[in-house]
Amino acid sequence: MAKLAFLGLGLMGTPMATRLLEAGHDITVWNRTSAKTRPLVDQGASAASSPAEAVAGADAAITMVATPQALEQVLFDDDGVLGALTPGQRLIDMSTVGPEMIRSVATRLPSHVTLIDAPVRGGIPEAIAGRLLIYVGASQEAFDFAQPLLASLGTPHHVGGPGAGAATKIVVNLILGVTITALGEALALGDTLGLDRRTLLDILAESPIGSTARSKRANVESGTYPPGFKLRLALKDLRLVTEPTAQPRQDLRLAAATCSWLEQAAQAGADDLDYSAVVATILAASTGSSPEPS
Ligand code: NA7
Repeated sequence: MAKLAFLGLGLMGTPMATRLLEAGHDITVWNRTSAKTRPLVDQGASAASSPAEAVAGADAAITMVATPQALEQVLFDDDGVLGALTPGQRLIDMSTVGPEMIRSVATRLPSHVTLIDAPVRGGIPEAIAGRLLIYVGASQEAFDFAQPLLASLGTPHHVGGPGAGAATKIVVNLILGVTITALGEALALGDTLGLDRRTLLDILAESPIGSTARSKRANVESGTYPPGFKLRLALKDLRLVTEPTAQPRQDLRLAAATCSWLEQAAQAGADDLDYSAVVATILAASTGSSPEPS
């Protein structure tokens, strides 16, 4: 069993750290909001007061934070991970931060530290059940180290060298965003054409966007969007695809349209709701009404 530091106990990080603890690893946790470490400590983890303290003596440090900016702070601020890294340690970033951030981190780490990018696909139920899909960018040697650890969390796919995991993840989340906005536009068009919403949802459940129509149906029908994958994070991922710094620049029109819908939903107050709240924004825009998603 390994000695691990786990940094970032949000909606995803908490069940992931819990699974690693249950697998028998020796875990030290850190979170910006320290109260979130308590459930892990109650189950046997140690809590550190800074990222540097968490990482000291660990075989590997795992980061699972919201954004590239959050990762930047956890790694490189005073008391950040960087100050504590020693030869032979591995840094496994499981956040979705995009390949440019991974490249930037790699250039600033000491050469004796191995960086592995391993972002995940799946939500809270998959994290709890250990059924995440994990896209790993790493050398073969680093993958061989990480694979048994990551297997407690789901299915690791070795998709290429360093950065390939981060790149794969934003490709996958482009599809996630396009699919949810396609569902919103399909329902809006159906409303305009006078179609029955429930019948249309049955039909869409068997369409190419079927899995999204099925998994988000309860949210759409109830008009409530409790956070699973937060809309602010889905928007962050689309920006990783569309922003001018993204390389290489491409004419990704669906990505731009999706980003625009997500921005409108965020402006309507849906930042901390599930990303499927964008459906409510699209439906409201099509009728000219402006209900607040909840
Ligand atoms: P959550 O539930 O929004 O959790 C985000 C985590 O990131 C949480 O631990 C936050 O700490 C932490 N965070 C956010 N900003 C910072 C800064 N500036 N410094 C340190 N830590 C920070 O997200 P999920 O768990 O759903 O998702 C995590 C990642 O997986 C994300 O990249 C997704 O796109 C995929 P807090 O508790 O707020 O103090």
